[in-house]
Amino acid sequence: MTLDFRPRFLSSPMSKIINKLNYLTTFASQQIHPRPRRSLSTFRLSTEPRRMRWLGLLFSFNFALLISACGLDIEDPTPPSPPVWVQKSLPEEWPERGIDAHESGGIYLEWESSAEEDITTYKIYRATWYDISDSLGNYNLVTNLETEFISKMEYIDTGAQIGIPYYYKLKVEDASDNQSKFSDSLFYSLIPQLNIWMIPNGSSATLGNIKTLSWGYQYSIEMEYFCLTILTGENEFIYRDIFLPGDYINGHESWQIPTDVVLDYGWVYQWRIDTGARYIDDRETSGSESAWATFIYVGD
Ligand SMILES: [Ca+2]
Ligand SMILES: [Ca+2]
Repeated sequence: MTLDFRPRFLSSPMSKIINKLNYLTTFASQQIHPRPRRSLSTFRLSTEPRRMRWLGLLFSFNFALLISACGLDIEDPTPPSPPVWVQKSLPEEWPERGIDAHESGGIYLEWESSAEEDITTYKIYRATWYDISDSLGNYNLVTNLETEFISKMEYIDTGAQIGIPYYYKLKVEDASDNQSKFSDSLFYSLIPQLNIWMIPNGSSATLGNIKTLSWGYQYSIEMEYFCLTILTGENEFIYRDIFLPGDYINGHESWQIPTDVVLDYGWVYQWRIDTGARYIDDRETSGSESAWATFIYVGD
């Protein structure tokens, strides 16, 4: 780490004072080494002791000012504390928090805003886990997020590939270019999304009195649970349920909206189907989220 306070130092009002004093010091020094036409011996005998005292005082004052200016302007050498991930929410909780699959197809990351004021950058690193060699690759920088351009402490890693476990770590950097240590690591892997067909879905799709939602997929998927979420068209929470797949073989599933879930005639609703696997502390470490499907309720 280098401490470069020169640009700020030179532009501060204090530096103008010091420049002035430097000029005065140089001027005084020129007076001690006088112009050739004067008699050197006479000059030294008569004036040098007194001039030297003044020069010494000027030097001391200049030096004191320099120290005090450094004290004001020097940048903080203390690195910031490492950032902290947001704890992943339990499957039944809404809204979801923390590391997750994202409905766009990427891996969603979320962390706490740093308590320190002068954080300029959040840095996200990712390492790939290699099942074949049972080893973790190097952590590579995925992105630098400058605080002035982000409103939420979140990032979607759209470069994540399905079926590959990724480990993530964070760092922060402050205004003096000090970097924190790494945060803890988190890991997640993506399961294929179940977007291929969802019924009902579409701007004119309707759902009547038989309140059945269906979806399918054409490949074997290693999910352990489905999680189905229903929101209003305005993203208000209606219902969320976690259940075991009923049909592992044909890739076709359906689910009945419970009778106690009240839907209003003519209103638009959204629904989404998530998968989850490899649960640790009741939270999935592998999963997917479909895109949001929509329907107009026309039952009752
Ligand atoms: Ca999820
Ligand atoms: Ca999510």
